[in-house]
Amino acid sequence: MDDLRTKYLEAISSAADEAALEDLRVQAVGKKGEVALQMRELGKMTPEERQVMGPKLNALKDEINAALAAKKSALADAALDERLRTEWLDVTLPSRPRRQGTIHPVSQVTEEVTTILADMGFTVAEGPQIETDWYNFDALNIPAEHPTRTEMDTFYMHRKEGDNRVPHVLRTHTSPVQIRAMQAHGAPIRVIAPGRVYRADYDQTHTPMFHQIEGLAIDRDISMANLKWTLEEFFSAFFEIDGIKTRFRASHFPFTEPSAEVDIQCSWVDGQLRIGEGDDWMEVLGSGMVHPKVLQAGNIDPDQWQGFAFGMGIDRLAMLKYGIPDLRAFFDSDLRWLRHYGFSALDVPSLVSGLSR
Ligand code: 2U9
Repeated sequence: MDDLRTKYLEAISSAADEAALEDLRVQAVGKKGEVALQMRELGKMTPEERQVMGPKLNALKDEINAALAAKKSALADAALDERLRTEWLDVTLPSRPRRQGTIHPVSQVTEEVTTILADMGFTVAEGPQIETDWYNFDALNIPAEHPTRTEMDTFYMHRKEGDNRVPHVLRTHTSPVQIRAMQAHGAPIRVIAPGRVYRADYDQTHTPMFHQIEGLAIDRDISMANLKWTLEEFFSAFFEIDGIKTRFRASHFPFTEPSAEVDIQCSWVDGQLRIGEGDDWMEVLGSGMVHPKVLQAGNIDPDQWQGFAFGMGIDRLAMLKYGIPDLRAFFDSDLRWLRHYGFSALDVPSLVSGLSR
């Protein structure tokens, strides 16, 4: 038995791999192994001899099994250490360019616009896309009989609040975000609200969901002059062309008084649009001084405070800046379109290193 013990414990300790270990297990403690053969000899012994040898053989079997288990675990540890040493991955490497997804032009332009306006002191606010009709219409001085409030133009739905079905709308502009911001923070305030908006409209230049960004600046002494400077600075930074001129045309919106539609200077040469030069004008946004009733809806006293607001379509800005011809393609998820018009995830817009590639 001592010979058996020495033979197997030494062989187990120097086994090179799991396969060698399994061979040893079969030879030593398998059904027809050497220990089993010895156990068969017990039958030929006297009861006294058996009483001594039986437990000794069982102890030897346990000892060999324990040595097998310990060696198996040591081999597994060594194998894992070897894999960890040889198989490694540099997680700081950039992904392969061909496999990289792209940033959608809407996301890129939203980042560009917010970067410029944040640098001027506007903070970004967000709000729900499903709004009550008070926040979407009443607070913005849009009267009950106004045509935009019909089901022809607005997506209506109801939400269960307790036992009541309360009418709601998919927001038709991001203005409710700014009403909520006025209520939450009071005046003075400078805030921008980018996001999705919804109108029941679908043709070559309209999609039922599109993206807007609106701005609001309220203080004690803000005028249309501040609005004009802000917009001219904004457009020069956005189109990356110095000194872009704007033209203000009188207009009407329920939420601003006075109101103006704003054009930027442009030219058409051989059917090609050039922004920031020439004698033509291109309409790009709506704006005005916030209506006193709208300030009141935001719990701001119109006798103490005043300010400007503006709104523009992000999708349209993206089309103008990046020469994208068809609005509807924005929402088709066509991979070829996304690869062509998309942006690298690593090109984050910055006023220091550049807004766009
Ligand atoms: C508050 C008060 C006033 C935001 C404004 C416009 C004029 C405007 C359109 C541009 C193109 C919508 O995307 S579009 O179709 N917007 O003409 N938006 S003034 O006025 C506000 C907003 C919030 C509290």
